[in-house]
Amino acid sequence: MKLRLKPPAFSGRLHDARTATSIGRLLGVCVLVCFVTGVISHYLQHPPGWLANDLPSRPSWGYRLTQGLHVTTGIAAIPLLFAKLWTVYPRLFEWPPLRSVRHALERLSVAVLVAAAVFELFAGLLNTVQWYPWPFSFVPVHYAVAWVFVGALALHIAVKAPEIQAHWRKTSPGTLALPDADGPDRRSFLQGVTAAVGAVTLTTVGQSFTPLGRFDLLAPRHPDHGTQGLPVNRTAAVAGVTNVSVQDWRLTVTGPRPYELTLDDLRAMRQYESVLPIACVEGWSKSAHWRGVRIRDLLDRAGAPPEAMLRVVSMENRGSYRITELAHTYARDELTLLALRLNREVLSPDHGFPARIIAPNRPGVLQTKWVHRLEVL
Ligand SMILES: Nc1nc2c(c(=O)[nH]1)N[C@H]1C(S)=C(S)[C@@H](COP(=O)(O)O)O[C@H]1N2
Ligand SMILES: [Mo]
Repeated sequence: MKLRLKPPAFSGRLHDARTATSIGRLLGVCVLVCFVTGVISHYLQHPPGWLANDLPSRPSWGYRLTQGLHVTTGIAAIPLLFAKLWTVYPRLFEWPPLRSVRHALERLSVAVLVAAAVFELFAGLLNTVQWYPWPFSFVPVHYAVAWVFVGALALHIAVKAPEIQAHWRKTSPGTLALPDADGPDRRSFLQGVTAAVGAVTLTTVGQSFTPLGRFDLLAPRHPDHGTQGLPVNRTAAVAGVTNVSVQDWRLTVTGPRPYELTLDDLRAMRQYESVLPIACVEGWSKSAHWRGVRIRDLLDRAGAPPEAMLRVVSMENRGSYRITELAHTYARDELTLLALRLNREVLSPDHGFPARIIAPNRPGVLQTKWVHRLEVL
């Protein structure tokens, strides 16, 4: 008996090029915004040497906006990706599967595109809930695969350009407009997808866009949770810096004129106030009221040159964010504080007691808590 493989038959408008174009361009916009904001985030967190001391410290809300957009568009892209894959999956059953070398390469590039897209969106989503079920470190891999993703996407758009162009508008100019050419099935599908995108966006965007905070049902962090009106990522207990003794604690500042200060010395210095957000790379952000000593006053006292970078060291013994570096642009910004108070209270242990860094336009991971040492570089 001869086995005959018959590819399934697909008909209707939901699997045609017009639907693929409609979903594809929404997905394309999300991916583009997500990519650009991701590259910005990468450069602010891991700047190449030539940029390291010149990162912009303004606008003060810059990173909050770009990282909020990064996570929001990444989440919105997930239902769009599902819809796009569903629209085009009949092509998996194309017969014959490979017609020519060119056709084989094109299919291979689509396979790379789909794999990279699925990886980026889902690994990113898992990162927002701090779940890392893989053996590699998230940031460098997420960054590298992002380039594979946009590269494969650019190739895909180039290959499909004629089709995209032909289906960009409802009726291409020159063709006769058929009444109701798009029919109800496509319209309902697109409306359903739009509703799904709207729903996931509305129930998560409140984690960074606080006016919509009350709709934030699905995001892993809620801006109103946590002590002193601010969420906490790594508690003092997890970081192992509980029971800080105020008697023993000293701030050590190294530089041309090194010195040490007690907490009372710091409190006796001129205090300044800044309203600045913590904007976590995982997407949540919240503005807060900070009070403390200006970093630039501490630098001047140490005789630091104006262009000097500053290394900030936490009391935490382990952890990747124990040591960070502040470009002179941040260190000299009048908003950058060694904060002692948060929202009109003394910093709680979880928020970095006795002292933490708060600087404008800076990823949350670099707003070092439990600071005890500043090194002028
Ligand atoms: N020493 C130290 N500082 C740290 C961290 C850390 O792990 N260790 N986490 C950072 C991260 S990821 C963020 S988002 C902010 C969160 O600040 P909060 O927990 O005080 O709200 O602190 C940052 N400061
Ligand atoms: Mo963070």
